[in-house]
Amino acid sequence: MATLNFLTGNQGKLSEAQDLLGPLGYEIQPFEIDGEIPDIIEPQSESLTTVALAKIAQGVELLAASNRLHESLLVEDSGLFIDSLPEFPGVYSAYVLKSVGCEGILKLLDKERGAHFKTVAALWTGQAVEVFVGTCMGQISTEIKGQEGFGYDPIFIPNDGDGDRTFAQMSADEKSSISHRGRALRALFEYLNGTEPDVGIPKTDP
Ligand code: ITT
Repeated sequence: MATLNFLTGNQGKLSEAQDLLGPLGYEIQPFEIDGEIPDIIEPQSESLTTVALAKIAQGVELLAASNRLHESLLVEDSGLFIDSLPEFPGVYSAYVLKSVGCEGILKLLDKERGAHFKTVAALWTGQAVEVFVGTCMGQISTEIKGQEGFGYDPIFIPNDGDGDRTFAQMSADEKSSISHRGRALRALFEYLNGTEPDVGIPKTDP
């Protein structure tokens, strides 16, 4: 099985990537240096892509510094974008979740509830950086619903579901089948599957 290092401090993202890519033959392991997840500085930017590329650049520097440049590295930046609050919370999604939470978002909204999630994943293949994007259109619910998932899942109703349940009311598999992250990671898988022999990702198991 091929191994991909995933640099993230978010356990929910890690589990989703493991659940999705594990059965497809990729072992997703947390990226650690000396047993610790390294701290990464996220630049102030209105673009998820800029943030994802800044994360991968720092991660690749860490690989180089520990003589592991031949290994793969995955990072991703995700955000929730609410139509009636342009670009918000967007790249500030983590900060807004910590400060006002899902309840705070619900208080800000009236009738217009359209929103989308977006993920920009950046992969260091051992030789180059590749970028994969996934989006998921939906609505912000009027109440917090469900126990599954993480982050904004209890208030996001994807349009591709039944139009009623939030991500937090779905199994991990159902969420991944329609989510922003699922789409970005399936694009990554298709890329690896087509080009895997050439991208330098070490095999841990023949
Ligand atoms: P990293 O270490 O990977 O950067 P993070 O939690 O800081 O993890 P992001 O900045 O990409 O990640 O995420 C922004 C926020 O959006 C964060 O609070 C997440 O919990 C939330 N989020 C991301 N993906 C989500 C998803 O699929 N469902 C619900 N919330 C999500």
